[in-house]
Amino acid sequence: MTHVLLIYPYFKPKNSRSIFRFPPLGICYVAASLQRAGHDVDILDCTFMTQNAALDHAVRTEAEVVGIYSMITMQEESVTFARHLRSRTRLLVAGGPLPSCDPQAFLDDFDVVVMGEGERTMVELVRAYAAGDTFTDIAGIAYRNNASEEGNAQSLPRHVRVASPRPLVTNLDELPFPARQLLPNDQYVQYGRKTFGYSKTTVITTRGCPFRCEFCSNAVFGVSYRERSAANVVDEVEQALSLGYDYIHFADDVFTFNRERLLDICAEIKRRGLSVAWECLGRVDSMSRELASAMKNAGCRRVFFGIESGNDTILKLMNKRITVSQARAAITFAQEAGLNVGAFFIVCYPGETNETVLDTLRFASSLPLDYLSFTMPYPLPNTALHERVKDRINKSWRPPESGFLEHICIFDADFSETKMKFAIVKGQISFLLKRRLRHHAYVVVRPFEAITDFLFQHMK
Ligand code: B12
Repeated sequence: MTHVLLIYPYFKPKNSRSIFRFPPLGICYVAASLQRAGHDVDILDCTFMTQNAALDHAVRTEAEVVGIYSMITMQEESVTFARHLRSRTRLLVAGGPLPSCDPQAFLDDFDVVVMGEGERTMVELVRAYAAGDTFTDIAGIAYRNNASEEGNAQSLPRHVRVASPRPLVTNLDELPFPARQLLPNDQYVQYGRKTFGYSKTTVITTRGCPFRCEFCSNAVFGVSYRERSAANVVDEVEQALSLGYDYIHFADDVFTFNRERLLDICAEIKRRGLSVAWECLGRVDSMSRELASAMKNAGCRRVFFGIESGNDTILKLMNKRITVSQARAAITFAQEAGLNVGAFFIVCYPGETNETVLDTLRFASSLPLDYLSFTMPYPLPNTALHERVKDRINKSWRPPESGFLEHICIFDADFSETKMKFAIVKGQISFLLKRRLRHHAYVVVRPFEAITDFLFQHMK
């Protein structure tokens, strides 16, 4: 039995009312598989901690193996942990969406990077470490080839080996449920209730996505689409409810893709009489009136759609495989069924003109939404969008959640960063005016749009 510590290095100021405080699902999956293999596992979820307290806690845990999650917004924090723990830890492992697509960025500070799904890879890695074996037969990792010989590879020469990719888990129902019991559930529940009136956790019911949007990072689940059975999903929902949560965020990329399966899940929630509210991300081309009302009847409160643009040519350029009219229809179905609807858009995407951006802003603010988000384009590593603009990248990523005014455009785009922010503010103001003033909105909105359209068109 090996003592393993898994760290989720996400920090927020104590008084922040962030909507991004989500229990981390990925490391809970890895933890559950390690526990099933007989290891002693702790999770250090930093969501409600200060960095100093978390670093001290990590040291005090004295785990032999430490695995640290990272995604694009957490690279600095995960590397800080790795450096702090380097001299005290036998094996330091990086995993998650960013190490999966950019392993090289972690190999200076970690012994091994796990790429893709982490459950089986981490179990094999810890077994090999404990047995003193080399890592040469383990799929899905990148490492310095001295790491498995010495445990601590710090002072030895660095030859990077990238193993063959880890085959994807074929039967998702066989995976143990994420080890949520290792999380600070009471803190999440209290925080959620106090801040939003409900306590939310995430469940993922499919892995992968059959679509290939140009901007999307699919390094973890690859080119795949796999489903769990309805009974297995609802068993996990019940387990989450037993920990005090009352609201599920289904974290699937395309939760509504297979209507039959979703209808099964809705029927199973109803059959068991569960009192649970939930939300999900939907594909506009898979929505129908029937599906929207079945979702509503089974407790769905809100559906989010990644629509991205209000212009069909730009949707094609993004390889989004939806149309503007499908988007409007899906939102209408959802809204008429009594669901709240949220939508995400990207503005000033490479290839856009002033007119296509204005199409998006007009379209977005004309929809009956209760939540609307605009972002500037982010070329994530290893995406097709990154490939298209890589020669123009001139800055490194900074967390975009600290208020959009602090967002930065990381490449030399056709639109200035100021112009992108102007578009975002303009779109949000139009949306809010239309929502607040309803029937009388045109009195204010028309002149507002005429002036801001003109300013936008003439900005650099
Ligand atoms: C839910 C979600 C969120 C939630 C919560 C995130 C969370 N705490 O889980 C919220 C809404 C907060 C969010 C926000 C953002 N997100 Co998000 N999010 C997701 C989503 C849809 C699901 C995450 C999830 O639960 N996955 C399921 C688990 C099982 O997968 P996993 O976490 O990858 O874990 C597996 C492996 O990575 C690995 N693993 C994970 N951890 C570890 C640790 C170790 C040690 C090891 C060995 C292995 C390992 O094993 C796990 C099991 O197989 C993913 C897309 C996706 N399909 O995963 C995007 C995704 C993670 N998000 C992404 C992005 C870009 C963002 C934002 C930056 C968006 C924005 N513009 O604002 C923000 C940043 C938030 C922040 N401040 O950090 C990108 C990250 C890309 C990248 N290369 O880093 C993704 C991949 C979407 C995409 N396809 O582009 N997100």
